[in-house]
Amino acid sequence: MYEKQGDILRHADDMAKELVKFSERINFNEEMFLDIIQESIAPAEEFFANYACAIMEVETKFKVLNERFSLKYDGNPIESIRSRVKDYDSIIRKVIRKNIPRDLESIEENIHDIAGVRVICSFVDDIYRLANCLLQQDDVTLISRKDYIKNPKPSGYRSLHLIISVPIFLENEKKDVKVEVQLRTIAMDFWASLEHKLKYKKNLPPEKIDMLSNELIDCANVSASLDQRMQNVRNIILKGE
Ligand code: 0O2
Repeated sequence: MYEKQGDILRHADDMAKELVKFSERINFNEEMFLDIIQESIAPAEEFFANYACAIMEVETKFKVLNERFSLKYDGNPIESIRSRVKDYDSIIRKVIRKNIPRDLESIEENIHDIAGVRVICSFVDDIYRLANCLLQQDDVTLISRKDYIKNPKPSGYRSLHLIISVPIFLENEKKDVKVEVQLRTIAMDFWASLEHKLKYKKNLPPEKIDMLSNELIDCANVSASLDQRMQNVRNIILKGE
């Protein structure tokens, strides 16, 4: 059993060496060898390509909503959209942490954030409007919803998280693919990227980490109150029209 990431890499390395020895023994030519390699990586390539397609679908949905909202509410609700397919290393780390069986089917079933779309808005109200409109679409299935705006994490983290499933249309089949959507304001995003830096800062003394964590909780509260005040100003401006 290969319990750690290092073991998996050693296992892959051992397998590659065995494969080379085997190909030498039965006198494979280079072409045949490349065919075998191609055949074994094809399922993984397809796996990642499906998530990239699902991201395109979800991004398009948000771009369309952004256009429609701009007609109705004076201005575009979305400041930016950032998307990513989770990299291989992060998937492996999660597989080990959550003790998920190491095959593509189980990974697809149990890891819900392989495709991630982050939608950044100026105002909190727009986050909920966009989320509701997205979830009303009949090809979008909601798998789970976590509202870290109404219920912030102890760290101070705020965002609305949706795990959805959307169909992608391939050559001969339709496939439902999961996507994690994170909706947040510019201020929440600014905060999250700073806090993320602290999480990965391993060389700070513990008392400094504690001090900065408390400072960040305070910043998160100040920033949430600023979001709320700006929302109030905007509401008054809109009502006055
Ligand atoms: P990355 O690189 O952003 O993808 P799980 O996803 O299973 O580990 P859970 O409870 O299902 O855990 O997910 P959760 O906590 O609802 O959301 C996980 C993602 O939200 C994280 O992804 C971050 O993007 C973001 N997030 C959650 N909490 C925090 C936080 O306290 N600070 C910051 N900066 N971001 C947070 P990943 O996989 O950690 O990383």
